[in-house]
Amino acid sequence: MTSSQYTPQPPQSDHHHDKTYHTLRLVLGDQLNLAHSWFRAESSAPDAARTARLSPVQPDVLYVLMEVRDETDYVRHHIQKVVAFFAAMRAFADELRERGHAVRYIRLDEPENLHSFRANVLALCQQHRVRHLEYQAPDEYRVEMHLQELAAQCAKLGITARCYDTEHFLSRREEVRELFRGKKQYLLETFYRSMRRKYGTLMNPEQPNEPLTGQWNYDADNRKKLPATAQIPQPLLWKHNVEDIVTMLTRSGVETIGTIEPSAFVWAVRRGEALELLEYFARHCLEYFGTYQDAMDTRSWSLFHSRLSFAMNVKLLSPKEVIERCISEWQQRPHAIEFSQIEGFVRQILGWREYMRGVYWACMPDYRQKNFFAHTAQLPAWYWTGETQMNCLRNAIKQSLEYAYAHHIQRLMVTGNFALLAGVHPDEVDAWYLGIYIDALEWVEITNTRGMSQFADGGIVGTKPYVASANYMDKMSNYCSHCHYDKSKRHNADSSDTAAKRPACPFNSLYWDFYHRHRDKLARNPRIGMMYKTLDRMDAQERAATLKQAETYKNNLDTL
Ligand code: FAD
Ligand code: DLZ
Ligand code: SF4
Repeated sequence: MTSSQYTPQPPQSDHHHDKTYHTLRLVLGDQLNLAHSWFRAESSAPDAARTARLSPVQPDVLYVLMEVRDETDYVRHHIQKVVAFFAAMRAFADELRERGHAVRYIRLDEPENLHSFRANVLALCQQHRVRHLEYQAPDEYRVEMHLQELAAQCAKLGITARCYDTEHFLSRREEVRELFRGKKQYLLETFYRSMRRKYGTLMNPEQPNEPLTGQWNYDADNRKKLPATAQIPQPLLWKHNVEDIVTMLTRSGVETIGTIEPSAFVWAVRRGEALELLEYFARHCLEYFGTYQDAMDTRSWSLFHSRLSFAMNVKLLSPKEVIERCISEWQQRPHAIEFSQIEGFVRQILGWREYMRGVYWACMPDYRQKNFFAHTAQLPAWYWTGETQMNCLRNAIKQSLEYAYAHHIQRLMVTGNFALLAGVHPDEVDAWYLGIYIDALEWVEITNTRGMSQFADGGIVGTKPYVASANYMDKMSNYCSHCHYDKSKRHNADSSDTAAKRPACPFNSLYWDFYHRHRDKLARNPRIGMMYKTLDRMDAQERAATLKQAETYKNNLDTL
């Protein structure tokens, strides 16, 4: 399904070259929040409804957005990710101009562009004789360091600086750290319950500390395979013409991955579009969201998922409004939308999203170095092409290259699971995830990848590694029935598949090999003990053949 079309215009040229501004306000590419108090002024109307209205034009303030090589090149991004950021930034700059604000938008291909936030801001401060710099707290540690240096440099020049909150998240940066002070593990469930209580979300109005239904978490109901007869909604897509941006990126020599259709770019990049996407999700997908949250199916690349992560991460939508809209849909249609669907969705946003950000700020910069299993392997070459005979990986990677999107279980249990079983260095895994997904920003990428998916933090985020064999994949998807590999075999010495002689599914031997290799680190984990009992009970010959098969596969990862 396609929604309205919009062609992002190249930003109008700015005519403020000689003008003096007292204040420069820096807006980063993931701070496109029109509801921020920078752009609002409380109405002084005497009536009860003190509604927010547009701020009066601030003649002394210059808003600055910029496309810079520091950001396009710190990792190799998917072409759709760069385009989405630039298109959204350009549309946001237009919106500010339409409201009468002075905006300086620096395009990537402008000769004056110095290609870092710091250098460009300092140059503009000089050009416009700026006395005061304001910025919103960045979400990434790397950028936080740049902006702190910038503020220090400004101080030397007699320019004052002030950092504002982004007014986006529902928890403070420090909240997770404070909640788990002195603890080795940060339990999502503990944090999630604290957030439900804090906001009174899905809580019992008569007993405000208790969940509405008496049960906090319906995770166990969120694990159904998609029936072959299921009706899957078509994803809501746009047809933006982004040829201008794509041509500029090519001419500038920005290296990207993945593909794009420049005359029909599919992602929502403006607030109105993001709201349409939210509306579509609430009306057509929420009903089945929880039930099929973990399902994977070759018939659809997004199933019942919201695809709202980009819009939220760049702050076109606030998590609060997303949650409120969906709760209101559930309240309007309580017979169609079971409680487990809405609880499953709220948990992702009020729970996981906020929690991951809290873990990030509690653990950076050390988190970047974590490699609990001391893994060293390289990512197989086919992670960049999808050219593998493993059907699950081929599907998950090809759709990622085509749409810059995969849903959570594809990220966790297909690509992430395989990288962990194959012993890939977490740096390699991080670089891949940080580049390929439209929503990838380090605060939410690294905690999910290094933490949840690779267990490289040794168990801060997860209580045990997320690893699985073909058995899980087959339970949750239709991938295995059309695969070159045999889901039921552990090794190729197994002669049970007399008909087709398909090779053994690599996940099976790599799974046991993983537990075998890391016995010293995992055997004492109470949630894993059973696996070692099974491994130890395995027939000695069978175990040897399985581990040998894993060795063969690990030595030939690129050819799988
Ligand atoms: P839905 O399934 O519709 O979920 C709704 C919303 O819940 C999402 O938009 C997202 O904001 C939030 N959410 C769900 N799960 C998580 C989670 N684990 N952590 C944080 N928020 C969550 N998400 C990102 O936004 N950026 C990333 O770079 C990113 N990298 C990931 C890497 C790995 C290895 C894994 C396992 C997960 C990653 N996630 C990341 C989390 C999650 O996979 C995506 O948020 C989700 O797939 C986005 O699609 P959606 O909007 O359709 O989500
Ligand atoms: C992801 C991204 C890219 C590719 N390019 C830019 C850019 O040129 N200018 C910009 O302001 N932001 C960009 N972004 C998003 C930033 O990486 C993000 O705003 C910071 O990392 C702060 O979290
Ligand atoms: Fe993936 Fe193995 Fe299933 Fe093939 S058989 S789809 S490789 S899990």
